Amino acid sequence: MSLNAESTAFRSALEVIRAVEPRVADAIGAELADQRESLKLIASENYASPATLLTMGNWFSDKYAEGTVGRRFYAGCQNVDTVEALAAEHAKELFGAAHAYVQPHSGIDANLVAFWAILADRVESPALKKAQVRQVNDLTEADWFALRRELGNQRMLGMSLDAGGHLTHGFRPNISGKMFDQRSYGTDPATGLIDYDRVAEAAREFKPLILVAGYSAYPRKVNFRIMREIADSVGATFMVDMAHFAGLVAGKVFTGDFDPVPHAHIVTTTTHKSLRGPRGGMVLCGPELADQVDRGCPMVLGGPLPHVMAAKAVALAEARRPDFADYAQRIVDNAQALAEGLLRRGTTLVTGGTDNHLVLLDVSGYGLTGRQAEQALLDSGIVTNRNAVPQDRNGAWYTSGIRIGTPALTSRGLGTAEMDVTAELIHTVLSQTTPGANADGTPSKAKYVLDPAVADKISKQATDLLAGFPLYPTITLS
Ligand code: DSN
Repeated sequence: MSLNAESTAFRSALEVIRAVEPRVADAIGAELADQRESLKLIASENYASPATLLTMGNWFSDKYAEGTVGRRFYAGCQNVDTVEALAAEHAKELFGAAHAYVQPHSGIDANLVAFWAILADRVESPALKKAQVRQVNDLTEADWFALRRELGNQRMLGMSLDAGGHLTHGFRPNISGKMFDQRSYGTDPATGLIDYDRVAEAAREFKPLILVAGYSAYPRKVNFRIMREIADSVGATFMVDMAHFAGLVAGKVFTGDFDPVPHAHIVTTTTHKSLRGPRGGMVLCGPELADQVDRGCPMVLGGPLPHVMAAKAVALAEARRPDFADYAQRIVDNAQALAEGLLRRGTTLVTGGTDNHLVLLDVSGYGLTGRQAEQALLDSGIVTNRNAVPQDRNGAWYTSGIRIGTPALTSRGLGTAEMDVTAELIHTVLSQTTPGANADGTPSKAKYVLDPAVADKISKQATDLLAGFPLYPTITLS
């Protein structure tokens, strides 16, 4: 029997790798086997297409390409220009953006590029202007001192980490919380929802240079029209980090007030979450910030990864196909079915449900910390991650929550009926797990007790559920 092109490609690649370091080839094979067998519910993960994966394994990786298309610091970038321009073009068309910068290596990098672009655009500093217009050698030590002081006094208002915001939205241990004088807005303690009046009040009091919207663990839509009005009312630049829900924007599930692109001055994203591309980041903006954004490398980022930009072009082309909109809608249908299945079984969900791709469980009702729940689920073949819930009493390490998301399982083809089975498996594990104790008998936030027979049974049920939805069905490695 002749092998299909995808199996041939991956088998040949592994053969070549095996000849040099067989343990790496083995680990790659084992990773596919593990991913095939586990119920992947990590909200920020997905399965990129074989075409996207294959695009990353080639000689584009050998090329330096600092600068931007047509303006490089290295010679010989004509082919990198081709793929970078293609990726940017697909991104602009897909999201309706005036400008796209596809070099960031991750979401954090994309956010740093955006922060710097906003600072460079907005901070009224003669020294900064000189530094931008190549009079940098004319700057005195006093100019540099003044510049650092002006940059260091800028303000950012973002969503707090425990309400679902991201580390880079001003969380103090992160560099964003040190670069900026920062404040956070949270969610209404009664509903778990963003209270736009409170955000407006915080913005009026604090007068930030940057208002950030977007989240990693907020299970609801955000009204970006209202957020832009708040930003405008205090003269702030409005930035949206859509890393988690970019696939829902691309698939036109989030439109109108819930599509950030027409409302924000600048939008950042990753490309590997609900968007289902290669690991990486991207910035979208209007013409007024485009020049500053394009200085991302080498002013903020290390050399771009041309092989990843090529893969972004492939994945973005896939996201422009009509079937991606269907995929995006199924992500949300599945998340809502999963939420309903959990609610029916008595699980507490932050905000009581979901409008997007993720569901946030408060596992304190099961008497567990997030860490105990995460490990018990993992023992049972269910891969999730622990996450803080609003006003979390267990802090960001142990937490009281479990975040689950449906982009990956939806890519495998699971639907709403399978989400109800998944809810049953999760509920069974959590209700059968009890907190453990430390050696001295004190309660542990990490140890837990789960009968291995229960974990094995659930693992088997998870594998059976997945058997009808093979991962990478066109690829056989042996
Ligand atoms: N690590 C990503 C997530 O899991 O949401 C965000 O950086």
